[in-house]
Amino acid sequence: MDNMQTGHKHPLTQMIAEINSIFAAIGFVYAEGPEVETEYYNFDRLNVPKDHPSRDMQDTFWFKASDVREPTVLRTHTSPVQARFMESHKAPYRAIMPGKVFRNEATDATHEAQFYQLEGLYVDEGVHMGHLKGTIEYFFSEFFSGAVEVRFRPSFFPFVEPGVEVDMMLRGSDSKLANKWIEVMGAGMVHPKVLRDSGVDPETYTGFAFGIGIDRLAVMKYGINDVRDLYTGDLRFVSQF
Ligand code: 2U9
Repeated sequence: MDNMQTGHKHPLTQMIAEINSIFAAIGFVYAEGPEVETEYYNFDRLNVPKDHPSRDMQDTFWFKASDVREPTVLRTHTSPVQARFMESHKAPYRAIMPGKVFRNEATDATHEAQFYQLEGLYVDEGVHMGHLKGTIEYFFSEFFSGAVEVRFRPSFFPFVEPGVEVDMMLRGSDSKLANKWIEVMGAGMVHPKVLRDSGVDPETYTGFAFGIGIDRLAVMKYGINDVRDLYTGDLRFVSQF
């Protein structure tokens, strides 16, 4: 039996554990929530307009109305976990929410209909964009084991105001990623309406939030060519990690 191959954690599970320990070191707790969500938590509580295209059948997996008591989806982001976290905890808090999300779209080497997202949330008195930038810089420096610069470009997401797209540049490394700006995530200050709807007083507290695709991080860190390999369970692939 000496040559029997033992199993090990899947690369995505390994990455989530690593991400968790990086954030735990700066006081972030780990939170999870349901993959089957109500329209209310997945969209309404996040300030997504009623007529927003992301609510369409073409983009979102909806349950058959006759099978559920209220409009129900496979969650399209982990953001409802934040909404649930905020209403069940008393501020201040910082938390990361990794988990599987679902989009009704055709798959190719860079898109899967299921993928893993990591979102983060930090709510306290006086939290501002500087804290967001410092936190993201810290995370990427640890995750990619090198000096990382981060820049923000203005963007829009209904749940944050202001919203930003975040680019990163890895310095002084021989990695393929080094010395160029790469778009990596979206982020922003939690919209006051989203705070209020979750029971947080926006006159007292502010918060930042960010969202990133974990599959994309895997592609960047390990040079994976096809994200679909992360979901086949093919041992020739997973044994490399
Ligand atoms: C609450 C309030 C604010 C989370 C955020 C993004 C911007 C974002 C995408 C990145 C790549 C999703 O995986 S992806 O396709 N996410 O751009 N996410 S701000 O903001 C929140 C979440 C929850 C209550």
